[in-house]
Amino acid sequence: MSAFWLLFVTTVLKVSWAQLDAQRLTLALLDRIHEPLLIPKGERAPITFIMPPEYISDNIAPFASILVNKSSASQAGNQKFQIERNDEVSKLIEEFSSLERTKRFSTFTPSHMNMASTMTKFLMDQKDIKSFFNAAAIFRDNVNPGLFVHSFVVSIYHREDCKSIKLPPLFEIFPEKFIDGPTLMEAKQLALMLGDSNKQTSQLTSTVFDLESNPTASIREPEQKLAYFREDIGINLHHWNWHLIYPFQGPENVVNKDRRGELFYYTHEQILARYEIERMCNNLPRLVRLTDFHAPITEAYFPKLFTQTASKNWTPRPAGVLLKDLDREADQVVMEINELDLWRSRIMEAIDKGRVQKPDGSTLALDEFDGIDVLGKIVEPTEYSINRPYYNNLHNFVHLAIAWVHDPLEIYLEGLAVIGTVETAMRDPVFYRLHGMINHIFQKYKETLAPYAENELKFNGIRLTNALVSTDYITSSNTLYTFWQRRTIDLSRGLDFFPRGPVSVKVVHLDHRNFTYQITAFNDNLLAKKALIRIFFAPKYDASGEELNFNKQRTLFIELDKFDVQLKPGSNTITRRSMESSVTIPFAQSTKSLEYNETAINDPGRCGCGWPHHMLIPKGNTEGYPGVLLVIASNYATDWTPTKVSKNSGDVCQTAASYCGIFNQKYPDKKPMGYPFDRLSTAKTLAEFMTPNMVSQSVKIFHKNVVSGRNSLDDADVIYDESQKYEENLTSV
Ligand code: CUO
Repeated sequence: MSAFWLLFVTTVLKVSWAQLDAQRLTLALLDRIHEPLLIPKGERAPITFIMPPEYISDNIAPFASILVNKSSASQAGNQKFQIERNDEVSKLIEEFSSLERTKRFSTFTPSHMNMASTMTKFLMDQKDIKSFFNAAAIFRDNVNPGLFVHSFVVSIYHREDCKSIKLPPLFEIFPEKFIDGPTLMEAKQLALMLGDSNKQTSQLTSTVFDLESNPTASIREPEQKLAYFREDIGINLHHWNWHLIYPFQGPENVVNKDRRGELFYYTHEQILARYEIERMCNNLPRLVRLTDFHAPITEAYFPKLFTQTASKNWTPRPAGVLLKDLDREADQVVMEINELDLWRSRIMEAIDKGRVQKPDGSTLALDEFDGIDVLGKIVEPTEYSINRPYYNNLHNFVHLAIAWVHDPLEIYLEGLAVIGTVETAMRDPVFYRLHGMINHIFQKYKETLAPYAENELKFNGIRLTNALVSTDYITSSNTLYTFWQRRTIDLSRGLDFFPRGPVSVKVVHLDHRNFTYQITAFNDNLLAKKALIRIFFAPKYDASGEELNFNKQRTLFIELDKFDVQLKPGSNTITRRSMESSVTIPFAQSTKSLEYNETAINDPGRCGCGWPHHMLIPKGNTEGYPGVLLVIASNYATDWTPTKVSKNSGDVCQTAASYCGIFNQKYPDKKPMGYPFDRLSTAKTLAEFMTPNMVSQSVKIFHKNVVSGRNSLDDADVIYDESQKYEENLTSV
């Protein structure tokens, strides 16, 4: 150890690990992820990690003393934590070195996922929180940042002793995956220009850039009409979070969760249904799913994203490219496009036969209870799937084949396109065609199941007679309203290597006015009954204006809410606010609010996984997009597994259960996901399908092409000025 380090380490303020605030450490480790931990992390009370010299990269080692001195001078009073050397971690770092720090990490790439699985298992196995953070800190500075963030976040989500930790919004860690390159560049330039003077005013002002002005394509590209959906930060975060909670590989209790295969089907099916409805609202033709892996991919996508560490643009894809066989040595991926056909035909054969092939030659029936789950785990797949060698890796390799179409043989040393990572894939129009192909497989299986019998749909003694929707400040019933919302998000934690200052970016996203459901229910029983209420929305008409046939319409129902309610004998009025939706989560709280506001940390609101609340309602159109709400009551006693929440569990981070399940517990809804619309029906119309415990209501969604503004980073969700009652004059349904 050099004289400098000896002197430095002995003068460090020793703080026992037992006293560490795990929340602050988590935020610090995810702060400015490309900067070494020698530079203090965090704003409110910066933390410096004292790293044993062997874990400091050769590039930085010669400047370590300068960095530490500079940090000490500028961050007086910051806390310092000594990282202990760990031989096992050192060995793993060596093992992970084949994935360079500048490369794009992708869970779809088996060699990357093997590393992530090993690191996650290692972090999960750390016996106490001290060892966990010690190992995490070393990994952070010594392995690929994407690999680290995946493994660290998955471990935080799943370790018992991390249950109370709130993660920062993940777009703050890698803003380059969510915000276009030119905007980020402008932000960095200003941060550099303002330097320390920016810091002095940090509590007062914020330097803001506007994202509106950098579209990914011109309006001559029809798909650009849906950029607000595909490139929405909340939607992409939802998808990333979902795959962090349900990784393909890792410790068994992390991967092999209750009904994960079925949830893979349902979550992505709902994304597709929402996307289809948005297409219809924008007068775009219906989605054409991928069918032929040898046909040109008609969609182009030019993402305009820039990778900071690699100093590279995310590779664009022109229209009309053909998928080619992959042989990429560094990524250890060799695959022929013909294999995709083979794996898909084996899966389709299993569906036709109603049985999947097991490795020992026997077969397993795809029954109506578990069949979709077995199939979901085969299609995705996971390391716990049945007969992985035979059914192989269809979904992940279609992602990769498209993601490397520009450089299938690694001749040009180019990395993945956006479709190749879960945090960016939903930006690309081809994502929906890919998942259209995957969803078709699941729908083929669902078509083999008998339609629900009447007694599987009814709820004896319960009748729903009316459903009404009232939007705040609007007198006409059954009308919903969407508009554009401007939101300011903090970039300061993601502008690594630039002066830390209050640099923000303004983004514009779809939003809607809050509304209330009012449902009338009759309980004809003598005793009170607890009911599970599910609320769905679907379009009424197809593109040609014809009323949708029920079997087409049922695949377009999107879940808006699910909750329980006690029904007393006789008449009941059920009132439910849109903000209470159990499928959505609010826009992520900024790290700033987690750092500066203790109540934000202890807020028991949902976080992490869930559909973004601002996208709950499809955009609609200016004339009023016609749709239908369907409300169904079913028996709570038979349909629901109550969540076990202990008061002192410290579990402050609940997810939206419908799309994300509940951590370490059974999926609460015992019905098949998507019930009652997941199976073919003999009914021709929705009215014919309905039983007395269901009620429908025609609604119209009006879109107002105006932008409403937010003034601060964490404004509440109620935005519109009450005086803006412009919709009053619109015609009701
Ligand atoms: Cu979520 Cu293809 O599964 O991206």
